[in-house]
Amino acid sequence: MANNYNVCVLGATGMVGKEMIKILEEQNFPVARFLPLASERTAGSKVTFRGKEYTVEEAKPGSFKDMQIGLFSAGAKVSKVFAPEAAKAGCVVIDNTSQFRMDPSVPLVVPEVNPQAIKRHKGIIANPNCSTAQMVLPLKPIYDKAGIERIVVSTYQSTSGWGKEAIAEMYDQTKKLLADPRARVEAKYIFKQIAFNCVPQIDQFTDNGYTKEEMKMYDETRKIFEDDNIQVTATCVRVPVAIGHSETVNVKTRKKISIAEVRKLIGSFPTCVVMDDPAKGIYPTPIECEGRNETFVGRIREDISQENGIDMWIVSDNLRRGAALNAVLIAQKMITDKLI
Ligand code: 3JN
Repeated sequence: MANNYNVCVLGATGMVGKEMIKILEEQNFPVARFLPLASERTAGSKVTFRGKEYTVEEAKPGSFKDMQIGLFSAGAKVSKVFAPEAAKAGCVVIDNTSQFRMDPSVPLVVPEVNPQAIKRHKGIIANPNCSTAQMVLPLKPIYDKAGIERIVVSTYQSTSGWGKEAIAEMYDQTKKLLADPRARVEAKYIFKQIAFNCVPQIDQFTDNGYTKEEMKMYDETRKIFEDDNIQVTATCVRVPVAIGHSETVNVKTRKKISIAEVRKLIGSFPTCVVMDDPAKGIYPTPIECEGRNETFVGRIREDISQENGIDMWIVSDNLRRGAALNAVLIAQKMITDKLI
C-alpha cells in the first residue's frame, strides 16, 4: 500500500496557505496527519481539511517533530527561522518565499521544467516567484528546441499576489471611487491607488533601478534553466485584477523556429494550454484562468522587429500555478520518484 505522510502547512490562514489546503484535498494527496500552522498573529483561527475543522497552531521550533512534508508560505522571515528547524527535524520543506530561492544549496523547482533538481535537496526546496513559474513553463520546450538568448517580459500582476489585504484595498478604493469619483482613497498595501490604475512597482526598488520582483524574474529564470547566458529584462506592474497574473513575453531564440512549431511545442507541454485564435477572439484573460491549474498561452506571433523573435501572452492563476499548486506538485513528484 502507498505511504501516507504527515503534512504541515505553515501560513495556513493566508491566501496561498488556504489554496494549499484546497489543492491537497483536490489532488487527494496521501496525508496521514494534517497540521495547520501560522505565526502568533493568526494562530487560533480555524481551517477545514477534508471536512474536519482544525485549530491553527502557532509555529514553534518543536512543531515539526514527526512531520514529513512542510508547505511554507508565511513570509520570508518566518521561513528563515522555521525552515532550517523543520529540515533538521526531518521534515522536507517546500518553501514559497524568496528566502532560499537563490541559495545554491537549495533547488528551485517547477516540476514540469526542472524535476531533476529535486533530488539535490538537503531538506529545503524552493518554489519560484509566481511570475517566474508561469513564464518558464511554456518557455521550456522552446528552450529545449531552439535555445533562448534573451527574454523581455512585462507583467500585469493581480492584487492577490500581495495578499488578501491588497485585494480588499482594491475593492474598497473601487467602491469609494464609484460612489464619488473625486474621493481621496488611501493606498496602504499597494504603493499607489490601484483602483482604475496601474502601478509599475512590485516589491521594493533595488540599486540598479529594477524592483526586487523584477530581479527575482531575472535570477530565478537563469537558475531554473541552469543557464546564466539567458538575458532577462522584466518590468513588473500591478493591475486592478483580483486573481491571475498576465505577462507579455518576447523571446529571442538562438535558432530559428517557426510559429507553427512554437504552438505545437507549447500545446504538447504538460500543463500548458494554447488558447490562441485571435480571429475568433480567443486568447486567455485572468478572469478565464482563475481557479485553473494550467498555464494559458495566446497571441503567439513572430516578432516583426528582429530575427528569431517570438511574442506571446501568458496567463495563469498566481495563487495556484505560481504558489500552492507548484508546491503540492513538488511534493507529489518527490513521492512518485521515491525521494521521500
Ligand atoms: O505581488 C506578487 O504578485 C507576488 C509577490 C510575491 C512576494 C511578495 C512578498 C514577499 C514574495 C515572493 O514570493 O517573492 C515575497 C518574498 O517571499 O520575498
